[in-house]
Amino acid sequence: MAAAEISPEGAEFIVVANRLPVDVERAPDGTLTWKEAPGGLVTALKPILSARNGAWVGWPGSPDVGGEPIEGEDMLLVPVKLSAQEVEEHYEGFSNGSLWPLYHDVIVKPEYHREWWNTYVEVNRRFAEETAKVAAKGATVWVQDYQLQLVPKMLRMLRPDVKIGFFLHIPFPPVELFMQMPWRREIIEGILGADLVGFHLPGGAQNFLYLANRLAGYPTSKNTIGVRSKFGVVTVGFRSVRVGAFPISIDSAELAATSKLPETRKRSRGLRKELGNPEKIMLGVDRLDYTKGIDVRLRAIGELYREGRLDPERHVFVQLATPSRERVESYKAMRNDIERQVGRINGDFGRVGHPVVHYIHKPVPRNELVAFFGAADVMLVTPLRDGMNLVAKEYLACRTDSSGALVLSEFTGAAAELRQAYQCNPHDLEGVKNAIDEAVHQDPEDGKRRIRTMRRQVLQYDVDRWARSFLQTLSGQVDEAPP
Ligand code: ADQ
Repeated sequence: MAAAEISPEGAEFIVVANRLPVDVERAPDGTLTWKEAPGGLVTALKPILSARNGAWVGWPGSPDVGGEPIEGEDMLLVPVKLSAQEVEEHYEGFSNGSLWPLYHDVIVKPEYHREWWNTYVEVNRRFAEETAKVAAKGATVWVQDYQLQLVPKMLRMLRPDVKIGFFLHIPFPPVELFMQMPWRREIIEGILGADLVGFHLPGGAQNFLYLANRLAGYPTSKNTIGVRSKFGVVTVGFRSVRVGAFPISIDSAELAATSKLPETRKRSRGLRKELGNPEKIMLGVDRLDYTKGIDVRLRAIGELYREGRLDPERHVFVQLATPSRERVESYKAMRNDIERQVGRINGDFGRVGHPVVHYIHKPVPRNELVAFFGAADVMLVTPLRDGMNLVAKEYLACRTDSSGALVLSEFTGAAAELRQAYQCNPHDLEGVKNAIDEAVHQDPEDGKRRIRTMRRQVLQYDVDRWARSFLQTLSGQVDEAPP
């Protein structure tokens, strides 16, 4: 990738996200190499980015790296330069120490610090300024997620000509919780700079609509918001801001194709063998985050072994946990707690060379992950709160023979679409145990019916459809996004 001139016309379509879809590596001699980091969002948006002279504005992942935009394969990459202190206060501090716990039902107590907030404002301003510089006249800008909630308003002030969309990837909390936020009005006003505000679920959209009226005093529509339909409207002066629900999804066809490859199937069989050819493999795949309920499922599994409802000789559990936010205090404590639980279950029920819980604390390469999904008889997704949860959908996409079972927390966005899962309340330990027990011992024919129905949903509503429905609504082409 080479340093690029910004074309005088600028980019017509711009994604603004906390991270650029690249990883930067710094060699000992100081030179930088950029490596594309594929993810669901970039895969879905690539065709639109390359067709519409697109740009992606984001932090490159290392402090003090920035400067001129870089010409990537399909888009212009615009790195936003942040100092180590800004990363600490904007990302680890306000984003992940204040907003993340507040928006996830205060599972951990949010901390509110004025220095964090000031840096959040400053960093949002920089993102808005970088975006304003590269946007063509009348461009479409799509701002992503909780780290950048002030960008829509800031960008509108700098560039009133552009069309702005905002999508929140995490839950938008109940009104009573949001009211804790010391800078609550600024955040609502920040988001309202957009022309279209999207959430995963109608409930989040409804909460936002209510707050737009209560905190900022704007008139709002009174209708019930639907999924990709019946949008709410906030009247901000002469502008109308539309508010809607657009549940995100995955590149289902690509995952299904990978899972069908002979080498993937072979690897799934290999994994089963390495695990001692158990009768049933249970699997958890998460970022190591306190919202994901990894402790909940470990507690449930421990008790099921103790009660003889799971058999250590026949049933194993594999937990793949990607390291995440390791410098945030609450994450360190949670990791210790989970690792203590794993040790305890293995101490009680494992034997030499035959643990019952296999715990891997590192990211797993994509193809290997698909092989794990192929090997798993029961997928455990038990978050205490999750905006959507893509893992549940990925598992289903990979079950090409319709076998398997999904245990799914009611507190995920995915639960609204995947009704045939073994749903459970993660706060009710007996309920989680019963759901796991039922899924492990399900009737295979009933299981196939359930997976088939859910798989159809996931294949039909993929990430491409998600992006298109949001962008078509933003462009004003439709009053209702295509079903
Ligand atoms: P996340 O909280 O990161 O996303 P999730 O939706 O489950 O949660 O996505 C995680 C992604 O990381 C999945 O693609 C998964 O396969 C991958 N992953 C997890 N553990 C892994 C491991 N050990 N090895 C390799 N890959 C692993 C946020 C919100 C979600 C919302 C998404 C998208 O918190 O609620 O669904 O954004 O909007």
